[in-house]
Amino acid sequence: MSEFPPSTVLQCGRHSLDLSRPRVMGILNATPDSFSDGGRFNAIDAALAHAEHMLAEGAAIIDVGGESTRPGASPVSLQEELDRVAPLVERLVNELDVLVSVDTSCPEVMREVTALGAGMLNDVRSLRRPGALDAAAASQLPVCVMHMQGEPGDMQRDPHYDVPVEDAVTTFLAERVAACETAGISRDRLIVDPGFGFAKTLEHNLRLLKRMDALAHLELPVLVGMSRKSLIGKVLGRTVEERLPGGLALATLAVERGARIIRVHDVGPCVDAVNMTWAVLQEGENQ
Ligand code: 9MG
Repeated sequence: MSEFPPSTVLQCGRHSLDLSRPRVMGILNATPDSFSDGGRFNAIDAALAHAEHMLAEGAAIIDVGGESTRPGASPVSLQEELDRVAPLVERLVNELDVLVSVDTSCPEVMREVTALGAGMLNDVRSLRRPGALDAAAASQLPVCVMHMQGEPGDMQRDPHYDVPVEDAVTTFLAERVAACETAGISRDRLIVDPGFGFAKTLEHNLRLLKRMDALAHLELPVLVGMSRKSLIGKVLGRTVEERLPGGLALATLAVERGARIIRVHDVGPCVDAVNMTWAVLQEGENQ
């Protein structure tokens, strides 16, 4: 088992997140599919109820996103992203007092959700958009930087790496960590993510998970997101709705390899899988 990082408490606005053991992050989409019936206000009520359910099931963080990052997804305008995310973040913070992470690459959204009380930023583009490093630095919040080549729209077009994928990912993340530190984001605010499913073939994804210990060199908490992703569908021949058992196997392996935040749709089953795995890993550790 990997021993990184030994113990870390992240200060997430007015919430503390103890990552001395793995935690589960519940996914809350604020994309058009979730607004498809009943209009925006009903959808926000439904999203709040879903967040409450995920918290009851043991989620430590709720990750809100207004832009679909699925392969081939088209970009959304800044105004649309703000309209989708801001009212939801505001109500989550005020009504549920929950640690809210916001999945965004836009500096304007980062600033707005920080003002509304979000506790973490999650950027699949690793703060590479103009102004994103400065906005994240000013927020004082922890930030998750993720590995991706290209953009969600084109990332799955023949992804290729000149070195083993785990080395490419580690080198990329080390560069982004250095850029963050230069911009004034200290290491105690950083989380890294290998970006499963982002610009990676099935073989890249499987190898990356098997060799995830390579990320230990970074000495930072690791977040992973594999829930319902196509790598499970490709191996098992399952539809999106049938991918939970495969996802639990992947979550278990990720925890065994040192991941400290597991980003998932199905919180309850994942909390059990994570806690069971952790109990085995901890056996005899404190004697
Ligand atoms: C928004 N989003 C979708 N998949 C993700 C993943 O694997 N990691 C992170 N950090 N965010 C993701």
